[in-house]
Amino acid sequence: MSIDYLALDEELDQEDYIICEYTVKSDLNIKTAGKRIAEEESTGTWTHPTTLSEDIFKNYGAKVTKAQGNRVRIGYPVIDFSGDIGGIPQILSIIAGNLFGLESLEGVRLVQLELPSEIVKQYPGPQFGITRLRNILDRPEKPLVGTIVKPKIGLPPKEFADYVYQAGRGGLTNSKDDETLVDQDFCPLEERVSEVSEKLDILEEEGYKMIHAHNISTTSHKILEAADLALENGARQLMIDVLTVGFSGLQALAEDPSVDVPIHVHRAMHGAITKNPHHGISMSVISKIVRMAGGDALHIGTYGTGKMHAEVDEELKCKETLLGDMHGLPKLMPVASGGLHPGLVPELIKMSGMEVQIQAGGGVSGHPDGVRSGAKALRQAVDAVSEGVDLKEYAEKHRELRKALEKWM
Ligand code: RUB
Repeated sequence: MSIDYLALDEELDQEDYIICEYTVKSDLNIKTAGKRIAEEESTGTWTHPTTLSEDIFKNYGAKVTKAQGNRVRIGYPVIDFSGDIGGIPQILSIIAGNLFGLESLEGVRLVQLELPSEIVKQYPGPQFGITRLRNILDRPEKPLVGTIVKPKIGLPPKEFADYVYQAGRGGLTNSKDDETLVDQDFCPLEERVSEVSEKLDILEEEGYKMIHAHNISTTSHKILEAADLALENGARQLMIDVLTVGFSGLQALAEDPSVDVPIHVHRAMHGAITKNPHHGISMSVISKIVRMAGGDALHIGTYGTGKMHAEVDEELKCKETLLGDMHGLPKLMPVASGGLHPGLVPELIKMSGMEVQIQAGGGVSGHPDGVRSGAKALRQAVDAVSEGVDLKEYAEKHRELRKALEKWM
C-alpha cells in the first residue's frame, strides 16, 4: 500500500486545500516532522491503522508539500472541513489541534494560513468594518483616537461615564471598557452602559461624535443575552475578549441580526499563544480568523512603541491581514493599544499609516491636568502628525500636548 504524506514540490490547487505553514523545533528531520503533523491531523496516527485504506488516504490525507530548514507547508483537503456544523472550531481542531502536543516536536508554530474562497465565503465577516465604523464617527481618513477607561477596574458607573464624557470633550472619537471589566458588583454592565449612553447623547448634542465599546465577554450561552442588555441600554459598540470567550462567541454576535453595532475585539491572553517564537500560533493567523468571525476592530499591537511585547514584522503582517484582500470580506480596523501616549504617535503612525485606531489609557488618564486634557493632548498629537506637522512645534501652541510631552518624553 502506498501511503506517504510527503508530496514534496507538488503544487496544490489553492481552492482544494487549506494550506498551512509551520515552523518546527525538533530532533526529527524536517520531513519526518512534517509527516508527523500531516498524519496526526488527517488520516493517520502513531501507527498504521489497519482500517486506513489507500482510498481514504487519497481523498482525505494531508500533504506535506515543502519541508525545508525549519519550515513545513501542509495542505489539508477541503473535504476534511466539509459539513454545516464544524465551522471555525473544526478548522482549528485540524490545523492547530493535537500537533502542538506531539512529544516528538519540541515546538511547532502555525505561522501562515491560506484559505480557499469556498471556505471564506461561508463567513460574512465584519458587519461594520472600517468603512461603516468611520461613517458612524464621521471621520473618513484620519486615525481614530481613543482611550481605555482607567483604572481598569474600580470606578463606579457614574464616575466611569464621566471619564468617557471628559474624553469626548477632549476630542476623542472612541473609548472602551478594559478587558478585565465586565459586570462586577462595583460597576454592573447595565448601569454602566446606561450612564455612558447618557453621556454620549450629551456629547452628541454638544457636537462631539464618540462611541464606547462595552465589554460583554461571557460564556457562549450568555453572550447574546449580554449583548441584548447592553443594546437595550443604548450601547453603540460592543467588545469581547476573543480568546477567552472563543471565536464562536464573536461569530455568534457578529451574525446575530439584533447586534447592529460594531464589535471591538480585544486579544487578552494572546501572549500565551503568540509570544514564544518557536511554539503557538502567530497573531496574523489569529487576525485572519477574527476577520472571518466578524470582528470590526482588532488589537494588533503598537509596532514596538508601547508597553506590550512586539514582533514588528508580525504586526505589519497583521495589518496586511486586516486591510488586504480576503476573498471580498470587509476590512477591519487595526487597533494600536498598550502603553501609548501622545509622544509616541509620530513613530506609531509611521508604521500604521492612517488606517488605525490609536488608544491610550494611562497616556490619557495620567496627564497632569486630568482626563480631558489628556484626551486633548492625544488628539492634538494625532492632528499634528496627520497634518504633517512636527510634534514639538505643534506643542508650542498646544498647552495640553506640551505638558504631556514634558511628562512622558
Ligand atoms: C491599555 C491596556 C490594554 C492593552 C493590551 O492600557 O491595558 O489592555 O491594550 O495590549 P494603557 P494589546 O494604554 O494604559 O497601556 O492591545 O497589544 O493586546
